[in-house]
Amino acid sequence: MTGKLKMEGQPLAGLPWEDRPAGCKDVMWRYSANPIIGRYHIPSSNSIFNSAVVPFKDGYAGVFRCDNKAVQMNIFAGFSKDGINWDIEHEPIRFKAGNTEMIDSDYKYDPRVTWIEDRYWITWCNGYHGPTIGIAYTFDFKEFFQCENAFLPFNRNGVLFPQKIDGKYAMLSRPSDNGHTPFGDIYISYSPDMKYWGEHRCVMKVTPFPESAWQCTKIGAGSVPILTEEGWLMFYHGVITTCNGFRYSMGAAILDKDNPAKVLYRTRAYLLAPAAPYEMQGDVPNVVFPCASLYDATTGRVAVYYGCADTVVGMAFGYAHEIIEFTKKNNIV
Ligand code: BMA
Repeated sequence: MTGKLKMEGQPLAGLPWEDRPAGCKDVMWRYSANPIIGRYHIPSSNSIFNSAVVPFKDGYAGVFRCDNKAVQMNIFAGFSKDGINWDIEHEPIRFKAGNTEMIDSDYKYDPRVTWIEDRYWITWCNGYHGPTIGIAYTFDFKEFFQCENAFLPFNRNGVLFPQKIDGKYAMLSRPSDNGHTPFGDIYISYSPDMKYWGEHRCVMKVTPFPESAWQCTKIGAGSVPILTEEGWLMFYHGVITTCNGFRYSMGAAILDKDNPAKVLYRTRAYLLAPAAPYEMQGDVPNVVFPCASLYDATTGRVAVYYGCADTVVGMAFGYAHEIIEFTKKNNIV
């Protein structure tokens, strides 16, 4: 079912899915078998979370954040037939030089993956004198080519659009600091060639307290935006500072199709907030951190992949037209 809304985009027949539980009135619901990836899924891992997946061949591929038992952050390739059961490589991705000489990378975390034109692009938080946005591409998830960092330190949550806008690559990001940043708004930047980035524009800011308190400390782009008839649907995280620290929840925004610096709608109420035990307990309690979504334009089904408590990976489901309706009704723009 697609509802009244005609959705744009590609069909994805085998998208992982579970129907809304009987009696559930929420716009999005958790997979009943969460978490889909446990913390010790590969021999070296202390935790696996904040990871990204895409359709690949007759199944799926992904890039996973696996922190090891020395709690070093790195990213690993993985493959799956159904999007739920994953084989993750035991060795981290080794990059070759892409559009520049090899640049230092002290650590890598929070990857996103996007298919654009002829290849998969990966962005992540790259340790280069502090966090900034690293970029690489791959054709097969075996060989990876690292490109120039997009920005000066410090920056996090770099998320590419899946197609060029006005002939240029476009990326959302969140300028930050070198620590557990107590602020953060979402910006957009453009590039003609995936090497030089500019035309930086502010997209959206934190909400003024107490308008929508779950997103009043910082916000960051989450999943690669999905093109719908109403604009770009993007899941993002919002953070509130509580007396026990940060709490990360998930909301949605709809950005103008031709000028995504313009926010059309944005959720006042969150779509998903830490409530399940695996979201409230872990290495960093109370974190729901979306990094990817799959979308089937035929049915309108959306599957979101999110990190839970910086420890494991979970999934949540919804219908794009219902999420858009909810976002419009709960609009805070
Ligand atoms: C951010 C990043 C994320 C993490 C989040 C919550 O600064 O480190 O990887 O999920 O904090 O701890």
